[in-house]
Amino acid sequence: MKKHIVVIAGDGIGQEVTTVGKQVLDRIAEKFGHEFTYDEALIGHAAIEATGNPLPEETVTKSKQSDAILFGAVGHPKYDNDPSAKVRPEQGLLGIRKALGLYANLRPIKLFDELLHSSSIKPEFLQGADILFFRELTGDVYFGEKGRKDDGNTAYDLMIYSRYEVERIAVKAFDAAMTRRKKLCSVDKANVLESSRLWREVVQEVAKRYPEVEVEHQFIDAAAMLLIKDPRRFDVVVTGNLFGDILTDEASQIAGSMGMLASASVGDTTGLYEPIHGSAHDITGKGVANPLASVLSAALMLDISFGMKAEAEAVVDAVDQVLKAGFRTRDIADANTPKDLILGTEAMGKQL
Ligand code: GGG
Repeated sequence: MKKHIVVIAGDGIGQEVTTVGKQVLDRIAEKFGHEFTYDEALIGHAAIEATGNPLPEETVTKSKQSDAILFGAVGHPKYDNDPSAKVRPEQGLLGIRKALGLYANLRPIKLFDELLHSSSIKPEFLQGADILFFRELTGDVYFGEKGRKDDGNTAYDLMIYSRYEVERIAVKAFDAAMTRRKKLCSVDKANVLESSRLWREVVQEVAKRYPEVEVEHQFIDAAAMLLIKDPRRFDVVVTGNLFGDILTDEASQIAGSMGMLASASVGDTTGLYEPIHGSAHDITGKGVANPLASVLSAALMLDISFGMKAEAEAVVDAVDQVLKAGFRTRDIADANTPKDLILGTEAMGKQL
């Protein structure tokens, strides 16, 4: 099969980890007789530096014309310390999600057996944990009206959801639940927020079409607590943009590290595949970033965008084998990991 992939490495460790993700795609192409061609595009701080725009038009055009996007990360500390900056790297990522209609962000929380003891959560609460998050990606406070009033002394971000937006992400989540344990948890804050009351109403309506799926509703605060207390109670979780962003960072501790979590953003057009972690400037250029989230994102691409199930499994198996052999990047190493098995980004890539 021939597939054209746009690589948008972005900022910080984005470059280092997508290099490994791409290498793994190349090995799969060779092994399974496919032809993957690549193009590169700019986003985030790198794009601001080159063009003044965090999302150049060329990046959107190339992305729309591709079969899939392998994405790295966006961000730069200089903007974190300058709240008045009008142009920011994150606008590139939010912009491309919107421009491509990528409203559903799938974040599988997969705990590899070998990392059971790397997690900060006790192993007896973890074994067998397997959660698929659906984070809504093109609504909520991220895209609602925002601004300042009263001479800049009051700020607002409108939390806004339409029935249509909630319904389409709920359908995706219920469809996935039907292929898994038929358990779905919807997370909101319906005791306080009107947008959450609409969210819950729509999820309840969609649930009627899936009588086999056992549905529960949790408030975000309770869900955050239960995720650590009893992660195995969850199978599919569907939630809004902000709650999903926060909850999946928390859930990364179930998998051992942020460096292990892949994601797929899907919707109306080309799928975008990226680690859930950001640009991590504290470790940029040191060659120590964990590339496995990018590699596992490439596996999601093979599966979801290209329908290459065996190829995707081969990638996940390769990750499993490398971990079984004892190799670790430093984020998933512990006090018992022999020093010679703690690898940098490139060396970890070579083991796959
Ligand atoms: N690879 C994920 C990434 O770059 N995250 C940084 C970021 O700006 N995230 C915002 C978001 O995911 O909504």
